[in-house]
Amino acid sequence: MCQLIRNDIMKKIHRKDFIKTVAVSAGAALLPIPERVQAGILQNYAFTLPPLTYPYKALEPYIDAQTMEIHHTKHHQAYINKLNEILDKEQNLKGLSLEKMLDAYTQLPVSENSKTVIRNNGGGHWNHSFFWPLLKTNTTPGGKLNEALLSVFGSMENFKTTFEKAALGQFGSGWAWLIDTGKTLQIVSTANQDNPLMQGQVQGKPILALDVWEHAYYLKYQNKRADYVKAFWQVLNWDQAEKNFLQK
Ligand code: MN3
Repeated sequence: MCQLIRNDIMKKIHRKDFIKTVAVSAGAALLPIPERVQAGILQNYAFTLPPLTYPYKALEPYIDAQTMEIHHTKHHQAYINKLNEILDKEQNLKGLSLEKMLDAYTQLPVSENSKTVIRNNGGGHWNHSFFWPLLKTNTTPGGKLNEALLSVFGSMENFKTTFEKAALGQFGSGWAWLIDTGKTLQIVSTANQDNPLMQGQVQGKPILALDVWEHAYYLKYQNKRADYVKAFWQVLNWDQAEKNFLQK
């Protein structure tokens, strides 16, 4: 990106974000943004599909292999393709990290249509990249996150019930999240591919996420979202959640 265009973008976003963006440009070593996920997120354009670290069948019988394969190779890939397509056209955004684009998408110097494409497909790419490492069978809650959950929610049971309510209460497509607002842990839900990095949402550091789009569960659970949400506790990777929680 040429310096003039970069300066123009910088004028449109506030000082804190300016520092973030410069650091992204200068290289990963200087990056002050938490490395919230393993792959694919802090890349700049062109974005690529992060490989799963487990086979598609690894989450059976709770999430079936076919759902995982379609979800990863078709749905997630489609968000990436559409995000790259719009960035092909919006040359002046190519140097920005995905997190930066999502945080400030309303202020990006592009058309309203491009903002919507970035919101939906950039969000889709970020959310799924964050979600995949959170899935693994046979892990147990422990460590600092467990302590924090007990302190905020009183019991693991109450935390789970509250999270399930958020997942079931999200009308239509969306996500349920556990976030660290900097002051407390909070459960929120977002519509479509919105997420807690975006201005206009309850913002915080994501710790847990659950995809409640029908494409995430329909083959196995059909209209029974509640059964899918219950099954999530069998495939939640508590080790990854702890990592997300401890990440500065
Ligand atoms: Mn999905």
